[in-house]
Amino acid sequence: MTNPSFEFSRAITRRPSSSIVDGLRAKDLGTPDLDKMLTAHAAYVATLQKTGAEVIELPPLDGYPDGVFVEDTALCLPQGAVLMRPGAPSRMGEVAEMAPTLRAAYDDVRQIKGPGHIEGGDILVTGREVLVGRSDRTDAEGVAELSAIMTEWGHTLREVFTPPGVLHFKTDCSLLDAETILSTQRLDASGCFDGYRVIHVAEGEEAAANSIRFNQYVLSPAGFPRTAEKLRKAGYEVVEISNTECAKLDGGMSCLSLRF
Ligand code: CIR
Repeated sequence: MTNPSFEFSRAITRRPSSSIVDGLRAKDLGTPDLDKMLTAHAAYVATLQKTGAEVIELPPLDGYPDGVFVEDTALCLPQGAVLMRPGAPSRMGEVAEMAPTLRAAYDDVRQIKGPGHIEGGDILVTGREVLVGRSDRTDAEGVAELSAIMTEWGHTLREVFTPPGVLHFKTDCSLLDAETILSTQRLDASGCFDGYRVIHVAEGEEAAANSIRFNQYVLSPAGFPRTAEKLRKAGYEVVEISNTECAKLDGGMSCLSLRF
């Protein structure tokens, strides 16, 4: 049994660098605008802070264009933190940049040593288990190494499916509360959430699936009004944050923080 999974007292973020223009992306959707990204990032941080949580804001990393997407560097759990081993070679060095902050916050910090790879975007911690989707960034060896640590910490890890062409497992889903998942239809169709309550994003609003529940709020990317309305009707307090610039780099709400 994992802990509440959406109640957090701290978060770690990293300010975007002007090097974001060189960030990884599957498709060219235009050059991200740093000023716009900084404004949206500030709104994101302010929303986390409004819940009473402490936000540790790390400085930009010019040498790592994707460094703003801190979620991929680690997994944070009540028992400790696990430093990941990104499947994207250009992102490997981000882990060492994150390590000192996690070592200061946790007594127990483990590290995925390889040769496998795993990124935080492929891991969803629910109220009862740790779900991991294999992807182009996360392979069987990476999952096996994490699984051994999870067993030691008393968690159940279950490997699930990531739809083809989707960057990370969590590109298509989020936790809304210990028992409720927000998912795209295509991911839910795999059966990976059987036994959970599942809310589907509205058709055509698949990008809204990468939201985060952080204490009383669900932070959702702006521009997906039918999904926001569905969530509000289901009783969630939704805060919409502009994601236009991060979306150009395949990033969303979850990628921008580590939460613990
Ligand atoms: C990448 O391709 O690695 C970045 N441009 C986007 C990472 C998004 N992270 C996430 O979904 N957890």
